[in-house]
Amino acid sequence: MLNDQLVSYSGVQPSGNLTIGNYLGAIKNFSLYSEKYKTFYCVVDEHAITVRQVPAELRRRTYETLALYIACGLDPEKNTLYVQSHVHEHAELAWILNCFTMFGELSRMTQFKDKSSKHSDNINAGLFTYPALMAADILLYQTDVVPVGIDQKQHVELCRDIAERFNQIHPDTFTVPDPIINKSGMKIMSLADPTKKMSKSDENTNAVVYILDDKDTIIRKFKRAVTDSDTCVSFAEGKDGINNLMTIYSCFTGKTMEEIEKEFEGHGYGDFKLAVGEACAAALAPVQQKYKEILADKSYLEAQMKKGAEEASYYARRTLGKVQKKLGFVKL
Ligand code: AQP
Repeated sequence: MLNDQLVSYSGVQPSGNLTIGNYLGAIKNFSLYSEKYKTFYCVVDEHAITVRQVPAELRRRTYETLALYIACGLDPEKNTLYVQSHVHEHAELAWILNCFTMFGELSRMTQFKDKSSKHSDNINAGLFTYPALMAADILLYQTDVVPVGIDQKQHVELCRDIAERFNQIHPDTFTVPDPIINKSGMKIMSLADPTKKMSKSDENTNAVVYILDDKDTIIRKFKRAVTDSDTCVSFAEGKDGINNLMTIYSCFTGKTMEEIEKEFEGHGYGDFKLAVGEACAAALAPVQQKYKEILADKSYLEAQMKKGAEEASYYARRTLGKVQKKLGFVKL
């Protein structure tokens, strides 16, 4: 809590073009908290460099991610929108929290295992200690809730453990946050391999639907989505591809699985895939339109970055100062 107000915090890495997984699993839900909570939504560029980035692309995608936040309904007047590297307290608190995070805990993180097998030539210490930086992001703002996709739940749970450990030694330092996972713990899967999460860094661009894909591309990608040899649109074990498409359709239309099964009774997979593509394209069209307008105005985006960094720094400084005092650091 900050000044008696509940706090919501989350972030997205500018590590690639954002996907409908990022949209449905995270960003779309961020604005739900703007009224009741004090909200901080960050473009987490420091997390992105745990994997090698091309500097010019990272810079461009940082602007793009902020523009997408706004296009997805996050009003900069009601939400603090900022870039992680503009608030140096994140990196400072991360170092401190590293000293309260156990090697064994970090070794159990599934994202570390996945990413280190994907980037076996660059298993750097940052990739390993990523959850301590994520804990710093969250704890700096005395966060109550963290809206994330289910793939990030393990990291938020570790953040809770770190906060509790710190509080046990130095009482009343951090609010212990709760993860908020979107409805039914939904996770959007790759269209090429529906047992794998849809990820913005997937090299197979046909496996991923990007928020900014045009209608024809979206429909083409859904048409090629891997399904199974059955013909009936039903949500069932072993039908990973169809289950994923039904989840996506449900998210974009608000229909339940039963309603979808009924709607496509007697239809083949082809009709269903086309309907998923059309629903997705229709839902993304207004976001894309707004995004284009915002991105065209670089000075507006820079002004928002500056305003967001100033707001975030104020609170970050307060928490970091409290932590440093509790640890016994000398204040000049
Ligand atoms: N496929 C997904 N389904 C549901 N939610 C998802 N999220 C990501 N992919 C899915 C949620 O999006 C938020 C931001 O994610 P991130 O950028 O911090 O990193 P990530 O989880 O590692 O996402 P990616 O797309 O897989 O990025 P790369 O490829 O760079 O590793 C989080 O709340 C996440 O849960």
